[in-house]
Amino acid sequence: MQHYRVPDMSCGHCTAAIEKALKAADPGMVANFDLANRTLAIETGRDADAIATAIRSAGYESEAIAA
Ligand SMILES: [Cu+2]
Repeated sequence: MQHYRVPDMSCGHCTAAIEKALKAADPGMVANFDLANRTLAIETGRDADAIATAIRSAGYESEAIAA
């Protein structure tokens, strides 16, 4: 499980856009969004760089955080 903070993730539109971009990068990934804390947890085989790139492609900056 990888954890990321996405400071500008503020509503369901944001999470939907991010999830779509992540699924494009890794169709098998499972993402759990925590909107209140602006974090997400991802079960994926892709590395952190690939995940950050996917999140950025949706228009959001992210940083990997410890669980
Ligand atoms: Cu939003």
